[in-house]
Amino acid sequence: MQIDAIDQVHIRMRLKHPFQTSFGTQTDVDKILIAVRSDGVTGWGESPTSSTPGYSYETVHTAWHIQRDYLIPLLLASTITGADDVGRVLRPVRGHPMAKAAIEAAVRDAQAQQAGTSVAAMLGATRDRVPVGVSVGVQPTEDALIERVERFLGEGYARIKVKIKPGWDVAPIARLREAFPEATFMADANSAYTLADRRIFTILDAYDLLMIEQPLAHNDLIDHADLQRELATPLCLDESITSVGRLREAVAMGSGRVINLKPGRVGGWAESVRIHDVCVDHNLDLWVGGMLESGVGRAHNLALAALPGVTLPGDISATARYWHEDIVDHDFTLNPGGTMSLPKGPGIGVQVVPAALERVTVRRETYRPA
Ligand code: OSB
Ligand code: MG
Repeated sequence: MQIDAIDQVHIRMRLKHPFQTSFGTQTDVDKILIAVRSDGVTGWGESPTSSTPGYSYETVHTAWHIQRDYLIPLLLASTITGADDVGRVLRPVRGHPMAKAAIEAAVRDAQAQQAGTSVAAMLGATRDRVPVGVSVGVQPTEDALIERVERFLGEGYARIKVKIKPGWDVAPIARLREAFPEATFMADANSAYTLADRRIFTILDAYDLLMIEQPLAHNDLIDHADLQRELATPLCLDESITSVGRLREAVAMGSGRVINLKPGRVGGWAESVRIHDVCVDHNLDLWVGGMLESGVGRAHNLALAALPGVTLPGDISATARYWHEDIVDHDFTLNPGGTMSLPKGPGIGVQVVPAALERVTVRRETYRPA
């Protein structure tokens, strides 16, 4: 593949509703879009960063720096046949998975467009629509939570994920379960607890949750294994699974039974497919998470979610759940039954709308081979 130019675009988009987790509240999201221009096509990828190092150590600023000063020069200086070579090319840089993932994604979109195929087909997808859920942030009151969940259930989401944190856990979950006895709920703690809080989880165990996501430290596997032995509810790992190697360690330890797969967290889609394959081999449930992406990241995530080993609804919600105005020409919506269809067409199946991108652009740079 001949790369003619790479564009790096810092975007800031205002969420319709502020999103509160155990590590903070986001009103605006800061992401980096990467465009790879090659032989007449432009492929797009997204680094699902934020402005602060709350979910991971990466921020929009670290990703900008690592891409500009290291990753983009490495890519422009090398010869690749396609997206599956990008991991090897970027390997001299340790860590910084979100910075790397956008570059691999953009190359993949360009490569698929040139081949006249979809990114989904290229990854091994076997479906044209996937079940999806929605993630509900910490709310100011229990009444507000009930109202919001009721709306999302009415829109048809296949499951509702509720963010929890110390002081906002057992009571809101009990209220929800009482209000909606049949609904599929799960909780996500974003690492807000320790084993000293065991009692909270043994209580939550009685509320028939589909899973409890990342209750303990962001880089822990061993305490999760300890807690999982005590609970009937499956534990799901998000932050702790940073690579296929970490997943194999989690399998060996019994740290959980479900994986939330976010390509940005594991350095890209090639590593994501390897993680998918290990989950299949070990009978782990798997779903594709989200990081409040724009339509570019959402399209890439949806393609991954169509792989056969993805067994549960993902955090891939409708455009209207996040944005007044997105930057792509496709409106992601729910089908009856709580599924979302993959956009049709080559690559990721969506196009960036230049005027909409312009409105959210903070800064932009273009790089060319020497
Ligand atoms: O832990 O899954 C998470 C958003 C930002 C950072 C971390 C998480 C989330 C979500 C939102 O839960 C999922 C979405 O994009 O809808
Ligand atoms: Mg999570």
